[in-house]
Amino acid sequence: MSFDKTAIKNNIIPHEKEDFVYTYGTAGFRSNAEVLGSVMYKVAILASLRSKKLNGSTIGVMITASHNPEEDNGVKLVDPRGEMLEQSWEVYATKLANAKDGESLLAVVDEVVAQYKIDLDVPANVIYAYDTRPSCPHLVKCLEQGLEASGAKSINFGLKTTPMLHYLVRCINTAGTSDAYGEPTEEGYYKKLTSAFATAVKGKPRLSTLHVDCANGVGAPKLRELLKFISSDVLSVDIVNENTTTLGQLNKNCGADYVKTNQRAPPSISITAGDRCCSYDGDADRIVFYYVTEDGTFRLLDGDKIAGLAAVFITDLVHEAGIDSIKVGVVQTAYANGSSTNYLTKVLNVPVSCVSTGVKHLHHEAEKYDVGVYFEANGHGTVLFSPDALNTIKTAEAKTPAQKQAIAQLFSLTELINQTVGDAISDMLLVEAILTSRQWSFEEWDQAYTDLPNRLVKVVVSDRHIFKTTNAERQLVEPAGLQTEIDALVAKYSNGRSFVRASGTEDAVRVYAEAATRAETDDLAFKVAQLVYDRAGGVGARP
Ligand code: 16G
Ligand code: MG
Repeated sequence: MSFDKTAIKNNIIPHEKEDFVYTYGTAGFRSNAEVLGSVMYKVAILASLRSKKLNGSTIGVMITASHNPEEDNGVKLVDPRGEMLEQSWEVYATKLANAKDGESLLAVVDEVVAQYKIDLDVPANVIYAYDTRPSCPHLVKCLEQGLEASGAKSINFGLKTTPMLHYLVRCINTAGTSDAYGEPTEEGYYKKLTSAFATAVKGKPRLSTLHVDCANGVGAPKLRELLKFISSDVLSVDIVNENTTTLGQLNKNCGADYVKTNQRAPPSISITAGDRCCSYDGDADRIVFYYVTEDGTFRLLDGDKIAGLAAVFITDLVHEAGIDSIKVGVVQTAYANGSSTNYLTKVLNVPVSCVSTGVKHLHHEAEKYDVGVYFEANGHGTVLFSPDALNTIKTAEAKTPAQKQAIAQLFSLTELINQTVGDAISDMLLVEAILTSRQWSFEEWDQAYTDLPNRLVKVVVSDRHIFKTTNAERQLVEPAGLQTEIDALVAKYSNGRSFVRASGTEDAVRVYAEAATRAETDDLAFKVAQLVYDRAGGVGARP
């Protein structure tokens, strides 16, 4: 099988819409599924080139559109260690996708080959998987057409969550090395996570049932499968919203995005005080937890709360294990609630870095710490252990039974956590392991700090690209002068903070605000939104 330029040129799938412009953004290509067949073909070629560039390492392709509506779909590439595609390749992904005919496609291919000095004789290896969307079977065929033309050796892993595909890519590429990540099968994934969970909670009484809203997506059948590998004596789970066969149900009035955006439980869950609930998104790479208080108030335990819980638990364990040389750090984005940052830096005394929105930015920053905990407020995140930290944990010698237990528990966490990318199933088990270990209720977890009231407003403008930011998106550089106006407004509110950035996934500008009270927060958010609207030629109703 070879990289056959004639076949690549002749088998091209024509653009579905003449004027559609494709962009490889924060989460790969994402749009209405109808225009994506042509893109899948190009993505297959890109994956093959990327594999060749990396001496035949296996590259992953995931077909999903996460929390988007069911009629959308998307695709993203996974690099050999289970990370997101290296950023410098994103421009070529975009260029390839926009090539309209065979000739221009080959021109971009030649450009990539020259730019990265790719040897086309190196064999390419690609694996792929997809979520439950009805458009997936057709898009898979288009992808396969491209894989065939580019002569890649490929494996179809079928229906998977996004984090499972990341796991599989890393397992395949590390097989047989000292760094082997696990068995490259779905069963291997379940076994690794469930046995680590059993070790982490050993000797502790089980918590009450956790209600898991799977957004009617791929998380549902996969979680059900995982439960076969774990005794209900250690984990009790009730799966809600697992209808993956009725059209139109995916992410509809449920899932992590619904809960985070609306600050309420999905209508399909009747939640009462004492219930413990969580929601995945459509491809199960994101999770948020929630409960209601005795007086019926809804309380969200979002990514910031998960980061705080993981940071305090791991910091304590490292100390109990007698290996304080391992330093824990946390990575957040500007969307992290000010109270969470304050808690991490002032109460836990852990270093915190702030980076731009998008998993890849957090992931790379987290790699700089011995143990890097990263979470976006929206529930994307995981924990990374550096090779040195892993080695220290593996070789630590206990002087007391308490140290021995702490070391064993720390090691189990390194196995339990999906270190390739945020993973709703793995993050859920991590939170459950910590709460079981501490015998904490959601209320006790929630007590670490109280969120400042916050508000997110979307402003539709004629051109969102005029908004340019710096300082991890916390300040605007352009349009000139707008930041000064925002600063002047913010100064009028106690604990006020606000920032503006263009969305990477939608044609809109997002305004975030927080302040000491709900009334102040709303006032600040709407005033900043109005500034944005007026300066940028807002479209539609003024906020
Ligand atoms: C994508 C990102 C997510 C980010 C969101 C921001 C990944 C896998 N996903 O969904 O991390 O929070 O975009 O969306 O990186 P926005 O740019 O529209 O605000
Ligand atoms: Mg997702």
